[in-house]
Amino acid sequence: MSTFATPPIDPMRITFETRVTAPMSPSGPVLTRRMSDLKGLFADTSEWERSLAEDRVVYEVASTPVPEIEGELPQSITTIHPGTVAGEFHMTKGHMHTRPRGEIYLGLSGVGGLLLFDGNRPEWIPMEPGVIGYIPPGWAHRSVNTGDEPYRFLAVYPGDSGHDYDWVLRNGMGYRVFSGPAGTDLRPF
Ligand code: M6P
Ligand code: ZN
Repeated sequence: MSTFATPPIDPMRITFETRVTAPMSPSGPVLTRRMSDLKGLFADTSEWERSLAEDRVVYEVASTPVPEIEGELPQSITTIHPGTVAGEFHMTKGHMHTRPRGEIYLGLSGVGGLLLFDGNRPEWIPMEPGVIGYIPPGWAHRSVNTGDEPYRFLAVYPGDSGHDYDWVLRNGMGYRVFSGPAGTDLRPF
């Protein structure tokens, strides 16, 4: 695996599998997030603590070598494995950009949702292959796997966006996303 390329970087052709979990090519950093990385995020703290014995992988983020710096447009494919913590679906940590920058997500395989929160209003965009979720500047964003197979999406974002995770810990995301009798159950919190 290579890491982020040193700028200036050359134009490149990037390939990826739309249906199967596989690295991007050429590949950059790969981030693996386990249950222990998601402290303070799930509603049922006791169930989350019990899950630490196994400490399963919740999601992986595979990037290309395009660096996270001003002017560049890094891309990554996130794979969220299916599962819940006491009925609350597996999800990403979620973050607010540290600068006012937008981002697009493109659904590749599986089903899920894009949860957005501007501090007042939560929005939920159901995601599936072929759907683009648009994240405007100033909206925190989190992805959720609402199905029973891996949910994968491509993200493209300005290289100087930054990731503010504390914002989500302070403000929440407006909704929690549970598996309910009628499917996806969005609960305000
Ligand atoms: C997408 C992009 C990345 C982000 C990743 C996981 O691939 O938005 O920038 O890192 O999702 O989300 P998080 O950083 O919130 O764990
Ligand atoms: Zn982002």
